[in-house]
Amino acid sequence: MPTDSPQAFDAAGFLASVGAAAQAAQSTAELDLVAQEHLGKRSALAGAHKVLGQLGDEERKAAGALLYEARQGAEALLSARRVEIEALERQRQLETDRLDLTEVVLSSVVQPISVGHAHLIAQTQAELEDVFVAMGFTVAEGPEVETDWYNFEALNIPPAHPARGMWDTFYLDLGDAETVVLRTHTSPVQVHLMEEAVRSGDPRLHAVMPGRCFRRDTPDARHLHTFHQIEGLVIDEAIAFVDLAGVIQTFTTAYFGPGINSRLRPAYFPFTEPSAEFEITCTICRGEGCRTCSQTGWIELGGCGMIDPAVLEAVGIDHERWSGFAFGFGIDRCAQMRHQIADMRALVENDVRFISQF
Ligand code: FA5
Repeated sequence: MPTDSPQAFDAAGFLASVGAAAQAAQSTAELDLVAQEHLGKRSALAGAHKVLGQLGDEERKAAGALLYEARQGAEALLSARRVEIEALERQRQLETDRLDLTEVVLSSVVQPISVGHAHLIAQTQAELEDVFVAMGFTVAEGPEVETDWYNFEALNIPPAHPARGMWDTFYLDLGDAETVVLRTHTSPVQVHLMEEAVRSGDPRLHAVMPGRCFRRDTPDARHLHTFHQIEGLVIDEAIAFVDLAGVIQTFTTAYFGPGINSRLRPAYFPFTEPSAEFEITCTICRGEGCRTCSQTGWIELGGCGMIDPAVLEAVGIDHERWSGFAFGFGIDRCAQMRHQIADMRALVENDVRFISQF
């Protein structure tokens, strides 16, 4: 195409060339080059413009209109393509910036997030409940803050009774002095259950009552100031000590396995008569004697006995017709013996290396 002859300017060929080059461009930078090549100072179009002045009026008008239309057409093609390219570029940018939400899942496969689990004491409580439920007991709970009456008096422990010393008590400063306590054992839940049973008109009970207890004990290998017990209570007609011994024996074998021996030794609790302490072979030394069992080879798990008639009478149960037994074990002690933990304090020190073993 002769650049110096505006009349001969091939507008159709020019627009076809602009259109093809614009379509081939993939970025605004490439499109700028296309524009420069076809509309810039050195373009054929600019060359044709330069010689317009040499033409006569009529020819200049006609050629000028032709070149003007060609430029307008080229600019329209370029700007349409620019809109397309900008949309493509935005799309590409979004693709690169997009958050990959699967990344978290993938990285968790590489580096698993550690998930917590129930503490050993909670696991032990659940296992003990399962053992007793399988033996026909129901599970009940009672308050951790008790009145002096439920924690002591209803259990045949009047004020100034020497047995109060057995449970060194945390008193709460609520109401009259020394009337509200953090319960020292789960035995007061027995009283709540018996009261409920009397209200329902049927004193029969076969229940276990797990929960937290508090004593002013100095922590050592077998003691904590905040610990857990599971209480057991059976009331029915013609219940005898042999039933209690049978339940304890069945529980020991079910929870600790046949290799562990248990024994009952005469003891004293104001709310049971006769009373006994329930001991098992120390699992740390297998009966040889060690620091945990104070060299005796035995570990006390709890107390038990036949419910004292005075306790039945205090809640309105006719002791001539009904009798029963009760027991109370340390849940932390059970966990300690089952898992051969030499020092019970490890249970509450929150050392993840210890906790994660169970
Ligand atoms: C009692 O608490 C009685 N209420 C048990 C009972 C219930 C007797 C029903 C008769 C009838 P004792 O103080 O011995 O008894 O505690 C029972 C068990 O709780 C202990 O053998 C021990 O396993 C656990 N225990 C007691 N004090 C602590 C403590 N400070 N830390 C951890 N465990 C404890």
